[in-house]
Amino acid sequence: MRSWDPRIEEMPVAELKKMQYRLLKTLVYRLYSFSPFYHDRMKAHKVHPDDIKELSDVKKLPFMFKKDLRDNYPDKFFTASREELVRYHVSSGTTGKPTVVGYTENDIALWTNSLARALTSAGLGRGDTIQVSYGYGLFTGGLGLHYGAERIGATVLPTSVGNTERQIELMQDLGSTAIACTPSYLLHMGEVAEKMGVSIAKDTKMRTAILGAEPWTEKMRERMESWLGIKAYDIYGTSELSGPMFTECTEQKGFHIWSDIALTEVIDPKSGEPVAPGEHGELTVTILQKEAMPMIRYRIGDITSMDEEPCPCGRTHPRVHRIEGRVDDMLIIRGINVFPSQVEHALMGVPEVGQHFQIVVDRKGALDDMMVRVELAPASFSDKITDIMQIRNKVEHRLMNYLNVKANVELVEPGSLPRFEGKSKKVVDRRSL
Ligand code: DLL
Repeated sequence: MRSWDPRIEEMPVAELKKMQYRLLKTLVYRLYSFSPFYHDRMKAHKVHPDDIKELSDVKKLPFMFKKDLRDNYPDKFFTASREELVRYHVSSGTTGKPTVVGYTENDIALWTNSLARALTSAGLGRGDTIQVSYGYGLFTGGLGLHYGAERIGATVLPTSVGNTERQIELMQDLGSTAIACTPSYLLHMGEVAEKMGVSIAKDTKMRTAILGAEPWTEKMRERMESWLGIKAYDIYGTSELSGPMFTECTEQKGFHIWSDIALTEVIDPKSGEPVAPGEHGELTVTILQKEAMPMIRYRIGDITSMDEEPCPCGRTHPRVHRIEGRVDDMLIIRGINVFPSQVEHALMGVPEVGQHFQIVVDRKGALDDMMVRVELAPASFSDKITDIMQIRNKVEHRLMNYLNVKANVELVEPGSLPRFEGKSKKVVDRRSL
């Protein structure tokens, strides 16, 4: 194991918790004293900073929601003055106003440091050429990874998204050893490369992919690793917390959440109470050290579970497991909860289908109707109707087993579903139209 900052990353858990408590206490006092929003919230909730006597007292503090950010658009939330800000990022939501995040110089340093630890834990460092194919600009992916990669002494190839053929040429010519992008974009890139006669596994030096910004599954990891000859690591973050911040270590068993930066809770989204360790719930984060926009008990809306068991890598910080989906991503089909990631998991276990799929939900009469359109793998594409029927039955069976609800399957030609350069859109829900 190689840590970027061993003093913090390998600190005994009891010390880490003490540090978190100190940071939490300072944060709560600061926000109570200087932020009208938090002051009023805490008063309304009848909690005073003096009530925080130990780390678990975080439970006494009120939750925060995305709506709070929208209602305070663009910057009523900031706890640093305009002169102290060195950057804005803006994340577009599907409804309402976007979220604006401001950063002081220290906030950028903290974010960069978080990524330096994360990228090092995924085995990257000096000598690597990291192709950053996340969007640069208002989205946090491009600049976030860029700063993190430079910090560890790697060479950055800042390609951003798009212009895929040129990206593949540069990947070969400059010998990129790692790529950071959405899983959907890497899939697209792999296909474009094959059309150009380039095998990423054989004709490039690419060995590591840092994939995130949208949900993906273990089965998809298996497929991408064997197809592209890479190790694929999940990376997580949201703009409200800074951007991408946490990556899996080489154990590939969840993201280490740096405890000096974030205090995480997993709660039952309905009751707001903590779930038992290892159970699934909504990730809620208190970001402990940010100057311009700290957050207390922010309900991110992502569904996951947490693991405080020691990691074989030696890092002592807790791990959050792969995001299963968002609270608002969940489809309810005939009363059954269905996450797009379950569909992906089921499909990727069928070798005859490709990587691209789309879920179309409709209402037929009074009933929900779910159709899964999935591309055939090129090797299974055939005009023999009996072969196709057989594959369709197999896929329908598997989906039924995993989802407990019937899905009709339409097998489509390889390459016929939409491709995405940024975050993909896998669900078309026509029920509300
Ligand atoms: O997506 C930040 C990011 C950039 C993360 C690059 C990773 C890599 P937002 O646009 O604010 O920020 O979207 C945040 O995306 O709440 C999750 O729902 C989803 N998300 C991000 N990473 C993952 C992941 C960036 N690894 C929202 N798995 C989050 C599943 C993810 N969902």
